[in-house]
Amino acid sequence: MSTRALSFTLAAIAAVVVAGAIMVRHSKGTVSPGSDAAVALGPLADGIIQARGMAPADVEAALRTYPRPGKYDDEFMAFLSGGHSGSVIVVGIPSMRIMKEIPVYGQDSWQGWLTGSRESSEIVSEGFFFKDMPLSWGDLHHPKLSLTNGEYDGKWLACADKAGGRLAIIDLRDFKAKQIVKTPNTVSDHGNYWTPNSEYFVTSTFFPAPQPYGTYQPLEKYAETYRGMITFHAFDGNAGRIRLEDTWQIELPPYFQDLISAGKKSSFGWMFTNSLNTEMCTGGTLEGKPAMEVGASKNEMDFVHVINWKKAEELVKAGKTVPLGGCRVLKLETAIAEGVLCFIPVSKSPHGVDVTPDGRFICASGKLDPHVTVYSFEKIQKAIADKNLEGKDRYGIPILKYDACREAYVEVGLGPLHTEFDDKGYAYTSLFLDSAVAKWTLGGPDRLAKDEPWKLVDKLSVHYNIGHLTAAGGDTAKPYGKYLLSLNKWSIDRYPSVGPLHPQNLQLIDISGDKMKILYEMPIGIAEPHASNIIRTDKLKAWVTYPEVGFDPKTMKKDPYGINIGQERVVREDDKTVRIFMTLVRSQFRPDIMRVKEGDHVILHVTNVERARDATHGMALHGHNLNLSIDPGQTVTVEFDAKHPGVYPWYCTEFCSALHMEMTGWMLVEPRNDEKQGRK
Ligand code: K7E
Ligand code: CUA
Repeated sequence: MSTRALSFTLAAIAAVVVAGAIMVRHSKGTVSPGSDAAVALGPLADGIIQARGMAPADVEAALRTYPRPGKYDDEFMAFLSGGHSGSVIVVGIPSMRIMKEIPVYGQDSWQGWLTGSRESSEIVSEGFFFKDMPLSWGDLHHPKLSLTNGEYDGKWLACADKAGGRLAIIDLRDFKAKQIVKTPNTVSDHGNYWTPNSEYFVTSTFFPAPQPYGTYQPLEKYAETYRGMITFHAFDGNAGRIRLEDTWQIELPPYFQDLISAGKKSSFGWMFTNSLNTEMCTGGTLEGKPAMEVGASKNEMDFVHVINWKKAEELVKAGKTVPLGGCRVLKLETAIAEGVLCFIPVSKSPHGVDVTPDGRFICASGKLDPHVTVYSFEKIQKAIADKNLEGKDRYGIPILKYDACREAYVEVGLGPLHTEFDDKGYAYTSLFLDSAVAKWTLGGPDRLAKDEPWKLVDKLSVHYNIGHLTAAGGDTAKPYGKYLLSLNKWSIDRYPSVGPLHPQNLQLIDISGDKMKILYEMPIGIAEPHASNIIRTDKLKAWVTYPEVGFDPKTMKKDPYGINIGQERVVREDDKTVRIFMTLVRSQFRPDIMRVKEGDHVILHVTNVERARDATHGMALHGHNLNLSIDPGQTVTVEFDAKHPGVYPWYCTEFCSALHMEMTGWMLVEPRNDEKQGRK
């Protein structure tokens, strides 16, 4: 085909697709392909296509992902982890526009998170390991949406902190973090997963912790004194809070438990965890011992942990636990004796374990084996009942016979990591070493795909070094299909250089047809997204303003210190304490002068009395590391000591109105004695 003919064809594709869209929109007076309106687009589109050197696939991808200004064209929303930025990033799909970054473990001045507000500090400090050592960041890996019957219900989002051994709950009514909990007895929580009705948010340790928790134990006594934990954080689905008093744990051997996945449907009540470092290597590169990467990848096989959590729950209720670090813990001996825990061998150094939507199969892959191993839940049950064992590990944990549990062994490519699923009976596995996505068919009695089961059917190169991938609804009992996100660690040559720290590269992949196609790529230069969950946009029911004036997002109730216009006041509580009730509305602070004395403890309750959408105001105070963001209806409290005499202006940080620049105030800190005139 000549260049002219090709570009004419491309223009025709564009015109037809555009005209098709117009046709849907105006059912009366339709514009059909070939009509004047459609043909009129021809030369215009032709020119653009030619000038940009676009191929037909580019034109289709552009038309499929282009968001029309002012239209809600994003059918899905992705909740991406920010890694060690400690935040969650919300991205529209297919447009790949960033809608929001939710600060969780780390500071965010735009949203006033950890930059003054008492509410955010209280939430974050709940999760400190040492009460006297504040943590100002976390490593957030796997945001997981809450589930009802194994499907996303759009209510809550939870995510653990790998570095801090914590977890956080985000409320999807206002997209704000509400609770951060330090997991008892752990120093690192990596895997996290909801049980199918969000009964529990379950976290698994990466590093085992010396026990008793918080004590010193030499690495030489690693095998005897260090332990992993799987924690069943009891979740109150109405309040949206973890109930620590109802939380319990199962003690595990000191392997690295890494990631987890909950059984569903027929496998409901069970939990699966991969583990690495069954060698129990502790490193020691300068002490004549092998490095972790060598020592922890010696064994040909590591273990998938199979945990009967429903049975464990009964044992907990029956009081078979011991109190440890403020939590009820089912000891390893008890878990073994009661048949709550067993192992299945898996090829060495696995990363991740994923349960198929029908709940019948469990997929795991060793990073150094080019296959995904598929285990059958039914076969596992039979092996448990028949006591069909390969032996026991050094702690006495039964190891089921590998062959007895295995259903399939699917060759996918090099460096398989994570697997997600679509609505048509296919699985998608990320291949770190190949930098590719493998698509393969699921088998079993509920299989949907027409192709031969357990077979690789397509492979797509991504750029580069893919970690997780996420299919829309791809870890639920009912995946949506249509799109897949590839979360690539490196972008190497994809973008103009912005310095030696390159952005991570997200790629949006169309999985609706037989062949996977890349539709869009998005450099994300604000974080390392490890993983995500993709939900249908219409499942989210977020508020546009707070329901009443004087609302506290931490408690999701009316704040006792929230006020309305006319109730502003300054109360001197004693010689050292001043309490100020302030309102904000376009475009003034009331009061706009705060007179305090040197050394006063200032407690400020600021209420944004606006009822209009979007009318957020800010408050930035000079010299006091104080920057608040107050949404319509919200009340924020801040406390600080006015240590230094002087004059400190403050202003609204959101360009909220024509007179925003005038939305200002003064804090006057009068010296207690006249000689002192400010900062020394
Ligand atoms: Cu593979 Cu933390 Cu899920 Cu990173 S983890 S990729
Ligand atoms: Cu309020 Cu600017």
